[in-house]
Amino acid sequence: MVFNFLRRKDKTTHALAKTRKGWGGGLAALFQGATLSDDRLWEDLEDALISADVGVDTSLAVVNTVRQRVREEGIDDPDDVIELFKEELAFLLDPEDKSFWDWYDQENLAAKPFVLMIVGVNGAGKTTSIAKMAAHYQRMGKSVLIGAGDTFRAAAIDQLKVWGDRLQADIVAHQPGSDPGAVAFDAYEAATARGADVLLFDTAGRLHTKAPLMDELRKVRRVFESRAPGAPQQTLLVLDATTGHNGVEQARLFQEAVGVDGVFLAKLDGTAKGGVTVAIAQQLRLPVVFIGTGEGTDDLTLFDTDDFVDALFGDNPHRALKRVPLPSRERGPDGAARSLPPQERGGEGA
Ligand SMILES: Nc1nc2c(ncn2[C@@H]2O[C@H](COP(=O)(O)OP(=O)(O)OP(=O)(O)O)[C@@H](O)[C@H]2O)c(=O)[nH]1
Ligand SMILES: [Mg+2]
Repeated sequence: MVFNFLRRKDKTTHALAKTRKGWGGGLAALFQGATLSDDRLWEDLEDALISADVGVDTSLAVVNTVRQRVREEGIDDPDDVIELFKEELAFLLDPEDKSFWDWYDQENLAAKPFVLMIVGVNGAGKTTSIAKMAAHYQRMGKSVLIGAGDTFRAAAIDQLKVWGDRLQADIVAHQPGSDPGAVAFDAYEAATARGADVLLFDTAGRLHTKAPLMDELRKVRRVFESRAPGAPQQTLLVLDATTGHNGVEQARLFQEAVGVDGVFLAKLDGTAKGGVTVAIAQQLRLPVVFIGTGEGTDDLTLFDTDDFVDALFGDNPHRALKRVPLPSRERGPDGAARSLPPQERGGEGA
C-alpha cells in the first residue's frame, strides 16, 4: 500500500501548486500580523475557503470549528491553527470506510478481468485518464485491455487506438456510431479470452443527443452486470477540476443515473480551486480515487488525504496530524462527515 509513496507525494504537491499558491499559501499569509481574536481574520479565512470551491456551508462550518477549537484549546500559534485546518479538512476528505481505497493498488484484484467503467462529460479527461490508469496497472505488472465505448465520435476511437499503440495495450473497438453495449459485450469476452487482468471501458460524454446518454450508460452497465457478478467492479466518474463547483452538479447526475463508486479528478494541476475535492467528498459522499496531474500517461497519482492537506498548506515536519476523533467532528445520518458549527454544539461563536 505504500506503492510509489514518495513520488506520489511529490506529484500531489506539484498538482496542487496553483491551489496552494492561491489558497493554502493565501490562508497562511492571512495569519501574518493578524490576531486570532480578530473577526476579520476569520471572515477572510471563510472567503479563502469559499473561493477555492470548498462550498459555502462547508467553509463556514470548518472555520467555525477551527475557531472554536482555537478558543477551547488555548491555541495562539498560527502554525497550530493551520494544523487544525489540516485536521478538519482531512476529516472531511476521508471516506467513512477507508477500505474503499484498497482496490486500486492491490496486488490481488477482486475479479479477472477487473472492470473499470469510466464515465464523465465531454472533455472532462476520460480518455487521457484511461491511458493513465492503463499505464498504472501495467506498472503493477497487470495486463490491460481497453474498450472503446465512446462510439459517438470517430476521433474518440482513434484517440484510444493511439494510446493503445503507445502503451501496447489491446483495444476492442467497433465502427463509429455502433452500439456501445455491443462493444462492452465484446470487450468483456476479449478480456476473458486473452486473460486480461484489467478492463478499462471508455464511454461517451455528450449530454444532448437522440439516444440519451444516461440510458446508454445504463445499458453498458447492464451488459457488464450480465457477464459476471460484481461487474463492473468500479464505475469511476472523471471530473475536470477546473470546472470547480459545476463538477459537483454533474457528478450528481451520473450518480443518480448509473451509480458512481469514486472520482478521478483530472486537471488538478490546472486549477487554483482544489477545494472542489472537499466539496466532492462532502456533498456527494464520493471518494476521490485518483488525481490527474498533467497530460502524460505518468501524470496520475493515487489520492491520499494526508498528502493532499500537506500539499495544500506545505509540510510542517514538526507537527503530526492528529487522526483521533474529536468531539467537534460528527457524521450525519447519511455518513457525511460534518464539522459542526459551534451553536449546534451548545457553544457560541468564538
Ligand atoms: N493539464 C492536464 N490536462 C489534462 C489532464 N487530463 C486530461 N487533460 C487534457 O484534457 C483534454 C481532454 O481530455 P480527454 O481525455 O480527451 O477528455 P474526454 O473526457 O475523453 O473527452 P471527450 O472524449 O471529448 O468526451 C486533453 O487535452 C487532455 O490532454 C490532466 O490531469 N491535466
Ligand atoms: Mg474521450
